[in-house]
Amino acid sequence: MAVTDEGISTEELQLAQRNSGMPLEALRWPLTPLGLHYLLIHYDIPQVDADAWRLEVGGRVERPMTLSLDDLKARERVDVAVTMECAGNGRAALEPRPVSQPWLNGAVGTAKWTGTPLEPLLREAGLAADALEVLFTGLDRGVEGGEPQAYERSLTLSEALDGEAILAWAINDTPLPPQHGFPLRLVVPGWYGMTNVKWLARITVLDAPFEGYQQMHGYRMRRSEDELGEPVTRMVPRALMLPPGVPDFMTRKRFVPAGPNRLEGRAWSGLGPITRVEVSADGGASWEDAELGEAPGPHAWRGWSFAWEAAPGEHELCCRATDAAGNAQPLEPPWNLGGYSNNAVQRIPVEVEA
Ligand SMILES: Nc1nc2c(c(=O)[nH]1)N[C@H]1C(S)=C(S)[C@@H](COP(=O)(O)O)O[C@H]1N2
Ligand SMILES: [Mo]
Repeated sequence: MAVTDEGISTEELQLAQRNSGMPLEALRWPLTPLGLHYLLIHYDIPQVDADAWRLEVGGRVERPMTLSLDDLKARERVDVAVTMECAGNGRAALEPRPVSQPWLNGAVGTAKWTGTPLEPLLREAGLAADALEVLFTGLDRGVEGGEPQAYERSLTLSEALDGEAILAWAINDTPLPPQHGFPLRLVVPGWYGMTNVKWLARITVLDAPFEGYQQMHGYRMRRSEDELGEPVTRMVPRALMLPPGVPDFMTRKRFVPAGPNRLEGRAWSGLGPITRVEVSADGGASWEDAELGEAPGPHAWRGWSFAWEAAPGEHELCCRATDAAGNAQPLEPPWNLGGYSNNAVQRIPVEVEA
């Protein structure tokens, strides 16, 4: 990944340190071990009194509900493996660099989430005839763009009722830890990370589109401040490679022995199953197909591997994914103001030792 050497500010460093990425060697596991999944927390991790906590379901519903964690756990239970990626993944490779959480390409992870489906709960609450959107509000609060706010985002009624979204209380068979949203979070497979509201306190059915900051200002594809832009929704395809060989401490350049090497990685898309992964050993000048492997579930990344005959010298390894809808990855980063959805191909400088 081409990144300029322009300085990083203390403010960006503050964010970078709070919000950790997944070390790319963790691509070796189909489910990311707890603690290696990336983290993104806009404000502070809120304090939650587990006994007093309740989920409120209200707004344009016939029967408002107040549910304890035990009430939720007594409902239908599902396990689903989901690849989650921050919409800002890849942001730090853009020029000029949008100043925000400066992700390279590790803002991703795959977890087994356990929870209860959202749709039957909304049906039980009884949607009013004028119901239009469903708003999810977290317990965390802060100020962003000068606006005091709770972290909250909405889904349209059809997105909320498509049967895929769940309210999750466990990750990889462990109760949600504080940083992943204890005691309950929304998980919407296929969508970028911001959709998956953590520390969930309220679900409010609305009769008008939600116009809060995280919907109308944040997470919009735009080129200037005075443009509204299209909303950021589902993940575009991306393949990542487990960095081969061993790294140089400072530059992270890789040292790989000459001869046969097995390159491996994972690929995902929120727009359709992955149908192709290609590998280049010459910086994207020529490409060959990788072999596709297993996925831990239909909403999770798919493994891939490639037999590389490494010749001594300097190389730039790249990989790129294509999904069933025909979406592929660009060679050059697609710029936008917020630095969202940059799925330009990963580039790994490698020195092959004779
Ligand atoms: N309440 C709340 N939910 C949130 C956030 C947040 O700051 N507050 N961050 C969002 C963003 S931008 C991302 S990418 C994902 C990250 O989830 P993770 O930290 O569990 O990986 O959570 C989303 N849900
Ligand atoms: Mo994010």
